[in-house]
Amino acid sequence: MKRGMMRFGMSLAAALVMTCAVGAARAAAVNGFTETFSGSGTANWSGGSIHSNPGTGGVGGAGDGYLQLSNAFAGNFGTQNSGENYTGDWSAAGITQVSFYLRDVGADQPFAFHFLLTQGGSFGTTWQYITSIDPPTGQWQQYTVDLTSEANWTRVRGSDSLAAVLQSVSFAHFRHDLEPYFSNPDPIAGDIGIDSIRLGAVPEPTSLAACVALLSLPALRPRRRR
Ligand SMILES: [Ca+2]
Ligand SMILES: [Ca+2]
Repeated sequence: MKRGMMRFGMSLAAALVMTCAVGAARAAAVNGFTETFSGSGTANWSGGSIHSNPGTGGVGGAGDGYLQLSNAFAGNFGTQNSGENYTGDWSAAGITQVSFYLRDVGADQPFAFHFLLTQGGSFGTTWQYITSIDPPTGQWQQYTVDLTSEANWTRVRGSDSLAAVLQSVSFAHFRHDLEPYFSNPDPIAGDIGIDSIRLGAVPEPTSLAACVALLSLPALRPRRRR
């Protein structure tokens, strides 16, 4: 091998190693990430409730999975995720809202379901979205959480601002919690489904419709070769 080629090969390898290293360090929440629970995995969501994925019956219908949480007996009811898809600097990523679908699966229970974010370890500052959700029984309903106003949230642990937590998220959670809100949730027995968790704004139906309309224009259709 010529010396020039060899040098080029070595610098290319070094560049690849550097790119991979930077890529690994940057693994964090990204605007637009959507967890659809395809297959039968639970995508790193964990907690005291029994976690399962039936592999069907999700927002996408037959063949689309979802995350199911179940408590056979009254106890803390919830799930959390500290995986790379949910952690890091949500502010820098431009994530201003979170949306998800919920469904009360099986028998109906009086849920007061909330979304929460934590900074630091298990005892770090935690903010809970005030809106309490009792999802419909047997059908999926989409909900949106606004991250831009602290007034929509209540701090259940710690002393940092919501803005500070959004700069270094360590956990995203869902849990059942009745008023008054503080660090400990309330017990309940039952089961619930979670699906299509999206970080970032939900695409507006109007813009989606506009895209479909644009793609249907003859000039923008891929030309067939003759
Ligand atoms: Ca799904
Ligand atoms: Ca249920």
